[in-house]
Amino acid sequence: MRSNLIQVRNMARTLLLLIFISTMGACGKYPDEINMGAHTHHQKENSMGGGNAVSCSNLTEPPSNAPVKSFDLTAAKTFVRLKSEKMVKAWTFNGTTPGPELRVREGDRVVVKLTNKNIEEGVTIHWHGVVLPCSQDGVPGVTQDVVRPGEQYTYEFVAKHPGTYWYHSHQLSSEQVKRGLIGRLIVEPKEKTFHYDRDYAVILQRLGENEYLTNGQEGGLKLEATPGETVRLRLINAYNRVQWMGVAGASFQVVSIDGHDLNEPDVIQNEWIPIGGGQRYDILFTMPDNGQVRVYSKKQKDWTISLGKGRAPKKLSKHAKIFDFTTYGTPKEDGISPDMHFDRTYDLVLGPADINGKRFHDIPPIIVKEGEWVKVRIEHKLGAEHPMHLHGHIFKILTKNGKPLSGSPIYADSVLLFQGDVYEIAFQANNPGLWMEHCHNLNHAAAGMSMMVNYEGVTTPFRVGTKSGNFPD
Ligand SMILES: [Cu+2]
Repeated sequence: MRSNLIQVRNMARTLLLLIFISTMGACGKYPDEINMGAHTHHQKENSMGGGNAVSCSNLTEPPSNAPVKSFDLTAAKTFVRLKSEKMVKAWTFNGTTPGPELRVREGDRVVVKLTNKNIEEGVTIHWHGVVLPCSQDGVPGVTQDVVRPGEQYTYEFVAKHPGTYWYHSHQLSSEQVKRGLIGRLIVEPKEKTFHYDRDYAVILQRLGENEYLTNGQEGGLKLEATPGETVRLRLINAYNRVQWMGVAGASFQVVSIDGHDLNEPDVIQNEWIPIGGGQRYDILFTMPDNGQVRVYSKKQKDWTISLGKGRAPKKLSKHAKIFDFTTYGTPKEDGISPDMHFDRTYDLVLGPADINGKRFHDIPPIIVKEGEWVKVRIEHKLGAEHPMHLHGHIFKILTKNGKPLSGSPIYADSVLLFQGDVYEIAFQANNPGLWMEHCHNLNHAAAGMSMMVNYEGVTTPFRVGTKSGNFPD
């Protein structure tokens, strides 16, 4: 009797697992061919009839006299040696994960030649958070075909907005990011908004299932800093889940979110900063006269960054305050407010891994026209946190749970929603193209939590699906 019951239970489990795999499996969910640039029938009549359609491929960076910064990145399957001498399988750019830190200056023309050495599934590079022309966005099946082994693709864009960004493959991204195809991209400002003596960028990463790395190293990271120096520490969360980061040993300012400086940020202390998947937070602090500053994750010991020498500071209480950007810093008029006129408004309701009850290509795109102002209300009804990320644009966060932000304006490329949260965001449709809007918990994206923001009249010659092998999430 008992063994029968166990058998039935095991069978049920296997069946559930099979259903899970068939609905969530990376390739299983894709039809042969999907045109992500296709509009709904209604919009098709409006926009395609005019004959002034433009292909995403033709939306490139116009020539200019901007100084050129060139890089070569080669994606390959390899092994990396960790500090403990342990050899770990990884997919790397130029032999390391993260790949090389790319540092450029605001206004530079960035030219990156990507070579795929031996990754059979193909790779691309998406420049996370960077506003660039459609053809350079690195989304396979939308802005380009995937780059197969032995092939190359050259990206070219002007880095218009200074700040902290990162790059990663957007082909089967939940898998490829986890295997290591990531790196830092820092655009240094022509003129600093804040003074600092040291400028570090640190990427938090989970490699495979077990390695928690800070700039590619296990066991945390030690950085040099001497008493009295001011440090800008750029934190990049390349992992799927939110990281609660504490700062111990100094008071600090959050000077930038997703690469965009805040207005007159307050000096604070003893607060946990929630950094969602894909998000960047830059913090600024002055080294104390003696002892270290430690920046660390509440949950993951290996994501500890120690600066300076001497005694370790006392850690934050688990119950310390949570940093709240909605009331932080100083307001600054920019003409963008919840009650201004919007040409389009959209509602997105998020479930555990769906948007408006639908998944991926079944989710109707947000349709915009160049020049329009767009308001999107996003409500998270059920499930784990969702860092919702928009390609190609900088949006402003208008309200949280119905209340307008009262501190510094917050401009971002992602907004982190916990269950129950409602945000309104606004952006101007000022970058014609076909742009993804998706959860940056890439497991959620792979399960279908991805949609498009499509400009009327923009088309793509590329296709997502098993026929082309382009799998953008
Ligand atoms: Cu999500």
